[in-house]
Amino acid sequence: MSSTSEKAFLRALSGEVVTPPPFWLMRQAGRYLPEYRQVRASCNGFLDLCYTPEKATEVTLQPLRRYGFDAAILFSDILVVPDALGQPVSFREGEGPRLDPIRDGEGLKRLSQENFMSHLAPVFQTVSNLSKAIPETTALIGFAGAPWTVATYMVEGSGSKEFVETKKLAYSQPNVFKAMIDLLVQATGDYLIRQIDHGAEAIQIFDSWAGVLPEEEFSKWVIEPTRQLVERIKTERPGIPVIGFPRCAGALLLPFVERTGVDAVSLDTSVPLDWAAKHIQPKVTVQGNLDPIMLIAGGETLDREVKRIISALGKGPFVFNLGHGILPSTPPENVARLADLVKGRV
Ligand code: 1CP
Repeated sequence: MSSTSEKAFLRALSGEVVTPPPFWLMRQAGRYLPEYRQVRASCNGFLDLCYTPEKATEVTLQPLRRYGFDAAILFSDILVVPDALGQPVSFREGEGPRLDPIRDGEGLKRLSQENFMSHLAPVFQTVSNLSKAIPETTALIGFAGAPWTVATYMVEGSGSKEFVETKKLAYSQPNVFKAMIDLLVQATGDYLIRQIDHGAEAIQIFDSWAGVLPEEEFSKWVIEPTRQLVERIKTERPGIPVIGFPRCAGALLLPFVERTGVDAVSLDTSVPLDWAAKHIQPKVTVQGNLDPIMLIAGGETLDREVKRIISALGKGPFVFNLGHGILPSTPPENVARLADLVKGRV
């Protein structure tokens, strides 16, 4: 990455103020698009889509064709990492992910890095395909889940609201939990470096459940593993920008930015714009943070909110995005309207 890049998204990540702002949307490929649902219907389950390079490449490109986003994000899922470590993941229709939970040291022994990279070979193939297929001015984002968020699925065995089992393990057997996090830092680092070597030009680390931990535990399980991942990427592949997304971290966003070394931070919907402009943007590029439901609602509220976000954050280094992933019930025409608003065409 350099400030002379042709790619607006990479220029913004390097700290330049780019007008109009570059934009992409978290989960921009997905069920809100009929052409995605068509490809998805031809697959034997969701992970089959992630592990079939031709199909994963196609669904990554679909939203670019419609909306001309400034970045493409590899189509995969954060849970391919436990799947590749020998904790098989399945997705049942309408139920979300299912894993056989790991809740002690014995369970951890079931995991192995032996077949990790070969299991993920199709994902790397998708990154290679995309790097050749995307338009010249579009950047390619690789990603992984942060160790904390991935660990919640590994311990709970599914999505969760309270994270009782994960927190119980972290608080009462910190050594066992640390061994799991350390393994994830190692494996996730290998995975991201390999994505970069296949053509990923920036990395986003999704920590969707960062916001449920108290201060000291946040420091141990969110900040420290992320810091280690960023340090490894900066050392082994210098020049590749890293975006952190510690969702719902609240006031802990500030130590997150100061201590992890990320180049940019993705703001969730709850982060106040003026506070972010004053306290976060002088340190790193900010990305965000339209409420995904505003995009479903559309109309004048959407128009007003998009303008409010751009006027608050557009004077500094900024990438327009949502505050969390796009939802399946989003009308595709509202995304077209959003693209026009961000690019100043309406
Ligand atoms: O049937 C389907 O089509 C499954 C829906 C779906 C999709 C489209 C899932 C299942 N994952 C994805 C793709 C995905 N997931 C991407 C693709 C790239 C993109 O276009 O952005 C990315 C980046 C993710 C990341 C992801 N997966 C996160 C982190 C970001 C976030 O949204 O918080 C998380 C938490 C997951 C887990 C996951 N994957 C899928 C489900 C249903 C879930 C569980 C969510 C939960 O626990 O509530």
